[in-house]
Amino acid sequence: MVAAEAPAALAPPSESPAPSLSRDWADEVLYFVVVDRFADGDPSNNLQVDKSAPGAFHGGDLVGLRKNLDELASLGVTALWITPVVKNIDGFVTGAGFPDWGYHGYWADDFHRLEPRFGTEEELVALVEACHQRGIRVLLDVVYNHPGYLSRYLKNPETRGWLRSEERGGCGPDDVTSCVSGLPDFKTELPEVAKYLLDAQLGWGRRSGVDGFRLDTVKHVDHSFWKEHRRRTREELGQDFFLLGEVWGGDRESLDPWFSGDEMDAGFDFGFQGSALAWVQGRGRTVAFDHYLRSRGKVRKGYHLAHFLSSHDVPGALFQLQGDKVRFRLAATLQLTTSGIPVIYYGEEVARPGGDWPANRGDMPWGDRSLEPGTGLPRDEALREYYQKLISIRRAHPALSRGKHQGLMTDGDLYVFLRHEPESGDAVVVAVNRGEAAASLSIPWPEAWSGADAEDLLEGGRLSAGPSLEVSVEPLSARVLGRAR
Ligand SMILES: [Ca+2]
Ligand SMILES: [Ca+2]
Repeated sequence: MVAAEAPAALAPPSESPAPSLSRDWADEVLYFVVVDRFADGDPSNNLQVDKSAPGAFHGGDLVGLRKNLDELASLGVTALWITPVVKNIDGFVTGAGFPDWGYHGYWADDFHRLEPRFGTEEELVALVEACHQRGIRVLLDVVYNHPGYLSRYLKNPETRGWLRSEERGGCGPDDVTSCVSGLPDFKTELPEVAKYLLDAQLGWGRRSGVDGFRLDTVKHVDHSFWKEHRRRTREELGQDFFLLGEVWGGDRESLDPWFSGDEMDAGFDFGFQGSALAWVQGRGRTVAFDHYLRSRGKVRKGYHLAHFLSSHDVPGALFQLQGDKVRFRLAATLQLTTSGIPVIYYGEEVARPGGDWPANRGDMPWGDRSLEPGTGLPRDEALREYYQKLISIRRAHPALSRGKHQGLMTDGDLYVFLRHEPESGDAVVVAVNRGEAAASLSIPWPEAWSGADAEDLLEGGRLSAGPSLEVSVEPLSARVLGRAR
């Protein structure tokens, strides 16, 4: 076990001090990694690894992730979310038609042990420290609703009464008491059960030094649990310990009960993927898409929506677009120029093809680097450069993360909107053309630019100030314009 006191910073004194981590979470760009599928830094922990089997462990671990943090830092992301790291059930289930193991981390067998295939507690601490050295914050995925199938909690006479299960009965008809995906359901309403789970997960939070939790299956656990969870995380892990919750199918309105009760800081907006992908494919009116994006800004003050194009639970964006990278770029542009915390799912930035489950959890493509899993899988470096550009623009412009959203041209295939952040005065105009013909942007020169020239943030180049801003937007392309410096 590692002492509660984290060791001193790893960097030698000659190095510059670690970057500050005290940013508003609204400004973060989050990168989500399925640990087992990213990078294998320690083959000695590869138990029952079979890279040819979609539901088996593929060898990725905490050391591999730490050794390859340059991949994240050079992309420009500012926060990392990792899948759960507690010991998962050994063995597999076959309901899907193939052996399906707990490689994803969501089928816990022991909340007090780390999954040995992912590494040791020291390696978890080292990962978090290495992230912090790069100014990257870390969210650890935690599950309170259920253990894995036939876990030790169901077998042990002392804990089997903690569970509703298909084997023992008691699975209820509602969100909180149902057995999600046939998994045993913790009776989180029992103080003894809640205390056990909270002690275990908050212990990981405290010892690892992570900056927050990503909360799994939020709507399947009662609100009183989440209130106690919030009280304890604040008390034991710090006032700023961040909670990003997964309420399946959530959006601004359906997440609000968890925000109004201050049970978590942020939730996933499941609406963004479908709305953005539909719009870039020419489905739905631009004005309706603009209305949706504007409505996201109405999230309860102090709380955040997180929006993704791909995840481990849905078919990824590039797959849904039938591999159309041109439209995928438009979707990425929209993701990184609109409000909320953008979540990039590992590998989508290099065009990992993804697919429907389980292909949406494929190996990180490493191209010609000799790094498993994913050596030899092709990478689209040009797409990655585009992401780098978008992320650097977002990080340089608070208007893109925190600004108000105002539709300027919403009546056709050319969609133009302004992001404006009054506090800093920052303002950015985004124009996305989903049409097959070139289109013309024509709007009055944005007031927020105060008569200054404009700059093409994506392509470079300067536009002279005038009474109006008039530029062409090529078919299926985007322009992002800011005030010239
Ligand atoms: Ca390994
Ligand atoms: Ca439950």
